[in-house]
Amino acid sequence: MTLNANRIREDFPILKRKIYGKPLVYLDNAATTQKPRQVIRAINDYYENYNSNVHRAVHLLSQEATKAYDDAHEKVGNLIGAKIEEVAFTKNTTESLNMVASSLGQKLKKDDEIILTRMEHHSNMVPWQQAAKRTGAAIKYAEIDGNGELDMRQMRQLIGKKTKIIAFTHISNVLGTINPAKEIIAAAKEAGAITVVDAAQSVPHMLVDVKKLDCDFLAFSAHKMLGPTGIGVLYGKEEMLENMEPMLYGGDMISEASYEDAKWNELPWKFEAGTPNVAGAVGMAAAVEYLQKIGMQNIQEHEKKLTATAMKKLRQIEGLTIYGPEAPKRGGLVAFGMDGVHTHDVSALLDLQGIAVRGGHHCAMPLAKLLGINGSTRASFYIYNTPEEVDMLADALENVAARMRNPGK
Ligand code: C6P
Repeated sequence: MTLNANRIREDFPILKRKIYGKPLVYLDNAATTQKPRQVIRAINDYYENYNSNVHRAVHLLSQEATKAYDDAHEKVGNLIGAKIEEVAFTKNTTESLNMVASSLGQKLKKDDEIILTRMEHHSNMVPWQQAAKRTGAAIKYAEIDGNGELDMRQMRQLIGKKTKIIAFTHISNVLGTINPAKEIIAAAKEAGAITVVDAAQSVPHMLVDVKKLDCDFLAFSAHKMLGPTGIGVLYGKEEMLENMEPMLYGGDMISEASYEDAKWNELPWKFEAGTPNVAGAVGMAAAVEYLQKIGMQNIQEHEKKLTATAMKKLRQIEGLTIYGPEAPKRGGLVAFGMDGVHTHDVSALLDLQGIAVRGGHHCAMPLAKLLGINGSTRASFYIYNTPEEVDMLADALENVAARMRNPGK
């Protein structure tokens, strides 16, 4: 079955918007995706009909809200092949990764090693830097080759007895590279290291099965997969989460408390202190249902086609450099530079045509420096994007490039 982007677009009210009088071409999906009516309605329905706190009162509203909240964990678990105990809701990918880094960080010792890659988002780099600073552990980086792919040979050489944690992005938000997660995780297992997967750019776009990957932790955000902002996921293997210290303490995360001490609640509630984002959970569950109806494999196929077309067309534009690997090894995004034009100018000129892309370092500043650039312009695709929109992007970029070549005209 192929995905019908034109039919899908009908579900997204925002896609009818005009930008400076032009139809919106939304190509900033790696930053955040738009929301279908089904998600917006689910959130409205919660607030209009069964808004209540969860896991606390016995009244009917609370029972309904609790059921919806717990069911959301099950639905999200089902998406990635995890049990409800293994799915903790957080604020976003960033919070999930901070939770793991600060908890695992407490167990690190001087000279232990954490392996990251050179293509990490700040969210999967800065928390580890801080954990390393606190403990005296060292960070080692897996290098990237000329195609923007991980140098697996060098990465294997880094992995050794001192390696305690390997944290890596599944798909780079700049290069688009799909990293060989299974291979990295298998190598980590051999060395007895814990694996943490930043799946912010993979779970929304492809079938990710945590059991098949055999990762210890995995993090992603609802807002990048049609869900609302303010809610994300930390998956952890049950035994890992059992042994992990919570980052936040308070209501709902305890099973028993006295004036002196407390015992932790069962999983996953141990990691969900305080009144949670119930509306967010309801919205995320609706988003998961929506994506599963389309099918994650169909989504990946659709994006692959759009990306291949975009790469082909953009490559024909003089003065444009695309970063990252070829289409089969990349997810649904293309970041590029244009000779002599600042990325913010490219983005602003595209915006005037109604085309929303992102320019800048994409929260991966060290990677931009490594590539020797200030930043890049990025077009990122999702289920509602069409080949016609890719054509519009290519035409608009050709115009920008032509104007830059002949500024007087
Ligand atoms: N990248 C982008 O435009 P949050 O903000 O916590 O939902 O996600 C953080 C994050 C972590 N890892 C990767 C690989 C990501 O791409 C992101 C978010 C957005 O590329 C916003 S900076």
